[in-house]
Amino acid sequence: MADLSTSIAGVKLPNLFFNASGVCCQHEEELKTLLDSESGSLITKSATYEKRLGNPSPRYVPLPGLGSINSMGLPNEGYEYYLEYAKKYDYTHEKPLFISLSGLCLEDNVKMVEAFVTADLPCILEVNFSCPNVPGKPQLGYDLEAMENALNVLAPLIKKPFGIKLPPYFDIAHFDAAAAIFNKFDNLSFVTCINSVGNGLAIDFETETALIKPKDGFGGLGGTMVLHTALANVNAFYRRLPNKKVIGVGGVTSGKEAFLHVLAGASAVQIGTQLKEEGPQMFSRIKKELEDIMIAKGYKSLDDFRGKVKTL
Ligand code: HRO
Repeated sequence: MADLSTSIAGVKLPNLFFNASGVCCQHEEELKTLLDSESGSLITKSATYEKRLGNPSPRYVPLPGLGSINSMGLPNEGYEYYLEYAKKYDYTHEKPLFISLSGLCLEDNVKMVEAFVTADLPCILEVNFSCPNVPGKPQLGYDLEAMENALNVLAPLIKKPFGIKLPPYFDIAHFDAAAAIFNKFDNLSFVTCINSVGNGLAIDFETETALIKPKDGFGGLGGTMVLHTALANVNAFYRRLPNKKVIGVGGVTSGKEAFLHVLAGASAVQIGTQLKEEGPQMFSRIKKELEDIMIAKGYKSLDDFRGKVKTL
């Protein structure tokens, strides 16, 4: 038997898999399908202070064999909806609840965090520093000074263990600089790598037209085409954040990519594009595939191979 259980922010997950924030998690009915699935946990759509309708459609398009492009523009019900959901959540359930927050400014993040802290719930906060799709709002994760400032304000407010969702970094100097900041915050317990690769452009060859409408066709890339960028980010932060955990996300379509994420250092694995395309029944397939790989390789638990990628 292979044991897929793990822990994040001091909380046990029955298995390492859950949705990437944004997929299947805007409304209660979608969250219910995750609860009813074999996922090990669930996370809500990134919340802003006010409800948002998001960008005009088409705003998500699958790119067969490659992944997807999206410019959803943070459609969500507003943080109070997710706070109410978190208040009603049955915490005796074996799946812990993650809540994603993505304020459009630091003040909004502060107000949302304060509301969750006041409610004193056992849910785990993942603060999104990396939405690439709100016109006029750069990704916080690419402004290291602003990100440190945000952490200086938010970490003491949150007090308990929390995580942040990061954009992909592409330079060793940026891995070093970002990790040096994260290591200053003891209750920053995990980083989730990676958000979509921001501002790609997909064009239809026949019609010579951008595939999505917002931002002249520019949107975040996800799925298979970002796997290797995701693995690099997971491993770079796994190496640099010895007292924190990494949640891997990007390019997981089967047990094989999930195995590679854990080998790179992931303690849990979120799935976006493949979940969107296949639906929550995917979790039972991918669990079985990872179990079969572990049994074939003689690994009994994730600890047996986490972070143990060999280098030449
Ligand atoms: O809603 C979005 O457009 C979106 C968000 Cl918030 C995010 O963090 N990542 C992404 O690819 N899309």
